[in-house]
Amino acid sequence: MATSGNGSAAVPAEVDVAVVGAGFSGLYMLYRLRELGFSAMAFDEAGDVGGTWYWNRYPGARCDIPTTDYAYSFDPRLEKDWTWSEKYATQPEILAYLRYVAGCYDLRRDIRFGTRIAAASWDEASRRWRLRTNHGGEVSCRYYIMASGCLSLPKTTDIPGVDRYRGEVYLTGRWPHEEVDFSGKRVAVVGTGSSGIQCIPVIAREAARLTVFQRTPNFSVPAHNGLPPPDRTAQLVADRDGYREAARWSRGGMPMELTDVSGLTASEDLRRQRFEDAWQAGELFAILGVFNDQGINPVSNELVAEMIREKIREIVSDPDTAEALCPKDHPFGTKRPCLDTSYFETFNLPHVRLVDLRRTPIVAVTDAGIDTVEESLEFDVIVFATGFDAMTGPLVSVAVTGAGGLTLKDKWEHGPATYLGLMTAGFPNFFMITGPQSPSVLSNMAVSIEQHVDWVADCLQRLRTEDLDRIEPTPLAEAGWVQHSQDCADITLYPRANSWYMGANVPGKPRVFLPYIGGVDAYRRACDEVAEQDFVGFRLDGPAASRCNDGVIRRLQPDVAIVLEFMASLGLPPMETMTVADARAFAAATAATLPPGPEVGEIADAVLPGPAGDLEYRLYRPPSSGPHPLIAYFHGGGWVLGSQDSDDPFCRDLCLRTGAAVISVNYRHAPDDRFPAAADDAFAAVQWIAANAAGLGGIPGQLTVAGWSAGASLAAITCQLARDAGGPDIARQLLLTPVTDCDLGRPSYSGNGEGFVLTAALMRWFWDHYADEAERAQPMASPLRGTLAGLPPAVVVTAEFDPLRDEGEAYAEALGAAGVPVRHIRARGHVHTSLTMVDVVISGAPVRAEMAEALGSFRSAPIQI
Ligand code: NA7
Repeated sequence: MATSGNGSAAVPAEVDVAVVGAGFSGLYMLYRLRELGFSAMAFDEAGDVGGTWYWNRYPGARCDIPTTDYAYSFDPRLEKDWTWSEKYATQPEILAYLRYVAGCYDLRRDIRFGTRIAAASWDEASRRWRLRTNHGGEVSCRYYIMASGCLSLPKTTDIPGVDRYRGEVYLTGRWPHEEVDFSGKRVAVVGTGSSGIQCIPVIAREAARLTVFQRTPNFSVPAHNGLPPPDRTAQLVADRDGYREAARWSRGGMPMELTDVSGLTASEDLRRQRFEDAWQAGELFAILGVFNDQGINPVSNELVAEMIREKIREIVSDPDTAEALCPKDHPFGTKRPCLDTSYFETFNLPHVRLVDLRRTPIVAVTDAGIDTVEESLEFDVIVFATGFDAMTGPLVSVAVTGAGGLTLKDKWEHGPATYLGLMTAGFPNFFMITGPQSPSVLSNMAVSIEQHVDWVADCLQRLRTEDLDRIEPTPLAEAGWVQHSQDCADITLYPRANSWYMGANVPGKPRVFLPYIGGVDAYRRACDEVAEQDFVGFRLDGPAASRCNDGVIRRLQPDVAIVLEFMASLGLPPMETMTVADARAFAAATAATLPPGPEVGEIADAVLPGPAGDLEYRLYRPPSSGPHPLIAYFHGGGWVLGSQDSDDPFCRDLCLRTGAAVISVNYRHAPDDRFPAAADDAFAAVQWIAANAAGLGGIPGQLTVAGWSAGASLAAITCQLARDAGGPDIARQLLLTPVTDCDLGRPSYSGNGEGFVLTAALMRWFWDHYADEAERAQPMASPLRGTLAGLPPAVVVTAEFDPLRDEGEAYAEALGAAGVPVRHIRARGHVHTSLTMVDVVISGAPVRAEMAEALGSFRSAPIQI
């Protein structure tokens, strides 16, 4: 092998694979590559292996995932020969472990230490990467893998005057190898993230005076460190393989039972008990999982947050200090919570003081200490625990130039775009281990690293077997993954915090959620499916052949997918195989288990006269004083099921979002009363509501007719009947995933006919119960076949994975063609039923908000009749 020198050890001129980093991921990557017979070389700026554990040597540095779980699982021998001494091992012990691993497999011989890869550029002609080291050496490689860690590039200290300071300065993320002596010294610590919270109690033991500069108080729970947790150790001893496999398929990378207790519905006793158990467990995933909805529901989250604040107030003696230490500006968990050993207790020591930078910001570092707006403080030592340019920082710190000359930094100017967090379009053969948009920092890193390394190693092996030498994600696949990753974050509270997860800690960094929050289990499934489906979303090239199975691996909204999985797990018989009575009972029982929806101003049940007897209705009034615009609403249920109860949460939501009084009218159902009974009832109800608008608290002339599914069909038909009859005046129509036509042959019927709750078979069952074949084509059953000119402005909502999607789209299009003002909202990733699942399918809320806004936008539109 030809080599070019680099100062210390020889650097080969050519390898199959170059790996950047010799921490947890780089070491395992090197091991796998070697095992597969690839020539590989790793590079690390550090003087030895360890990655983050090489640099972060500050006092008190420990992992915050139990070390039983924060370890490699790929070789049983390693597991047998290494025993952790504590629940959360110290940095020296973890570093010793990584050194031991490197020694076990003689990995150091293929690692060049003290060597940073400064630049990397793709050469399309040779289909190779050319890397340049900080020593000026060059390496050519087929595959280039960044195993450079997520928290490895310390943030540049952004406080003025740092260079002027004449005392000792330390950065937690670049701690010196020599012992730092704090005894008798006046010490300042700036920053109260995990690093600050870990080092503050330890430094306080030695320092003469310790001043902590806190910008944002952080949630922290006691680690209760000690011996490795006996329950986890016992499980490992009993069934090591089973335990590790459970970790691989868990939500966070550690076996953990997920709770079904909601903070909203749990009793006060249960809430307290679950919180206390988590507080005593001293595990991050325990405190993050007190309630199943604390990550998505602000009320549930606040319950946990307040119980932590109560603990802080109990621990810290001085009430002002306690209050300043209580986090209040972000929901719990949305910034990385910390595990501590006596952190809050430290503020009870007479020589420790907290400076609240929210009240008295730092002006500058001076030659002798730190000036705040209120005082000048002198220090012998300043410790900056100010964090990292997380996740993307280490990747773009190398000048990476892809195919076509685009740099990674430029490509990611507005935020990272990756496919599975593994690769990025335009940068062939460039892999990232735990890259952005993978679970990484939200998971047990050891598990996520092994999963990524294994995926990449298996991929390279397959490419070699199939005589391929170039792999690159397609723009479509990448855009789909970025969207999915964003969708996952959007249903949580995480985007509300100014966290490093959001890139918000680095001035000028784009504010986007960086990791994948859908779970280690869901993520692993997606990666496996991509590989199983012939690398869907990747373009593969070789000397002899090229291929591309383009596509998007996850298109459903993440919460819709969870609902579908849950329903599938129940193994229920299809509704169309039930009797009508059973189907009705089942639908009503299901509706009763759902959250009630938001509080409105007032709810009243009453009846109105219908053509064949009284029709029940429920009136929802907004909290504001009336009169209000009115919405006559017809529930869904295929003309067979449903009532004013079934759509109650949706009507409450509609009432609040639109500020209108909603009148949800029940109507006669099939098969007892077949076509056109339901349509007759709907029209009669709207006539009555219009005639009684003032008495109902409505604004005359401000009547919207609305409905969902079959109810939306009734709404559409009512608008046509009202136009033909010369009244009543209808100002707007809102059609949510409407039935508009009896033709069941449209593509959405075949594409979405199974597996998305409303099936093609069920829809046939509904039609059969409702109308004879001969009647179905009449506009009073299929409004798409009616005359559409002169109808009220319409908001039409269609769902991507709905068998009814295409007929809804056709109606919106036909309305537009007939000159009717239309707002067509396409609910991406939704199914027929998901938009009405208030407080269950969180991703439906923005669609309902858009729907309400669209209705409002027609408010000034002229009335059509
Ligand atoms: P973090 O969690 O980013 O914490 C950094 C802390 O430093 C945080 O409290 C910051 O306050 C504070 N900070 C940053 N810049 C400043 C300036 N200019 N002035 C005052 N205070 C500042 O980093 P860590 O190293 O503690 O932990 C990183 C991860 O490593 C951790 O989550 C674990 O996963 C392991 P802010 O919150 O930005 O107001």
